[in-house]
Formats: sequence, structure tokens, C-alpha cells
Amino acid sequence: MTLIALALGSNLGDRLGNLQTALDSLGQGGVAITAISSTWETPPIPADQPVFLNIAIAAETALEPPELLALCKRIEVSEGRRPGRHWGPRTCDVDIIFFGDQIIASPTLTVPHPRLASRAFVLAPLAEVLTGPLPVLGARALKLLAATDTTGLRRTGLQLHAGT
Ligand code: A4P
Ligand code: MG
Repeated sequence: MTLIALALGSNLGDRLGNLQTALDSLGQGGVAITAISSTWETPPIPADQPVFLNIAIAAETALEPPELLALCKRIEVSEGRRPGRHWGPRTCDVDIIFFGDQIIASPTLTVPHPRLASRAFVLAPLAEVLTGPLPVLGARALKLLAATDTTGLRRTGLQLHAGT
């Protein structure tokens, strides 16, 4: 089993429902969720689209990285995500942040996620599920978060749960 961290985001439709469905599908697909962050409302980047709901999870899986990526992409498609513009609005985005302490640089998969350290919408939820030094990077998520722009970031009272 490998310890992994995923970041999920939604800014179209039933955002909370989309995220919960993604958690259910991850569970059914071989991802055993061990921690789920609070649900955060985050200003969109770029700004000309609806506000996002973002969460992070920690989990264990026996899947290999390409299998996990395929699962993430299947979930995005099954949630009705259509090909759109880069960084554009989406019903559901599932990104692999860490896969154990592996460094992966293939044409289809980059881990740790390349924009992790500059993104408050990833780091704020991540800091709740990975409190210690992060894999590969060594720094704590909270420390990295302090160097980012956290304007408009808001923890909602909504809590998601691991699927049944
Ligand atoms: N890919 C490579 N590495 C990874 C990885 N670690 N995890 C490849 C997942 N996928 C990875 O992704 C394009 C391709 O990246 C995949 O087919 C996969 O082979 P995509 O999800 O189809 O496209 P995208 O999401 O538009 O591009 P990208 O670069 O992944 O964008 P990000 O970094 O996911 O950013 N603002 C707020 N507030 N909250 C958000 O969640 N998200 C984005 C998307 C932009 N702005 C946002 C948010
Ligand atoms: Mg993505």
C-alpha cells in the first residue's frame, strides 16, 4: 500500500455533490481514504469563472500511479466533465499531489503536482490532512501556505465523508 494525497475541486453544478460522488468513486476504485479536509471556498484562478470548492484527502492504495491517474480521469468524465479550456471551469477535477515519496515525470503524469507549492487552494486543505513535513518537499504545507496569497480563502462548515 502506498500513502497518497489527492486534491479535488469543483466550480460547476452541485459542487458539494460532485466532490462527494468523487470520494465514493475513489473508494470503490481502490483508494482507501484515511483523512478528508474541510471544504474550502477558494477564489478561481483565472478569476473569470465561478468560485471553487476545494478539498484534499490522504489515502492508501495498492494501485500503481498510471492506474490511479486513469481512475481520476474516469471519475472526471463520469461526473460529466467535458473537455474545456485549460484552467477553465469544471464539474470535477481530481489531481494527484503525492504518491508516496515518488518523483514522477512522465508525459502524462507529474508528481509531486508541479504547481502545488504556489497554490493556496491546494495547500490550505492539504495542511489539514498532512500536518507533518511533506513528502519530497520536506516543508510543512502550512509553511508553504504562508508564502502564498490566501485572500478570499474560506473554510466552509460543510464536511464530506469517505464513501460507503
Ligand atoms: N497530469 C500531469 N500530472 C498530473 C497530476 N499530478 N494529477 C496530466 C493529475 N493529472 C496530471 O489535466 C491535464 C493533464 O494533466 C491530465 O490529462 C494528466 O495527464 P486536466 O485536469 O485535464 O486539465 P487542467 O486541470 O485544466 O490542467 P491542469 O494543468 O491539471 O490544471 P490544474 O493545475 O489542475 O488547475 N482555482 C481554484 N480556486 N481551485 C481549483 O481547484 N483548479 C484549476 C486547475 C485552475 N484554477 C483553480 C482550480
Ligand atoms: Mg487537473
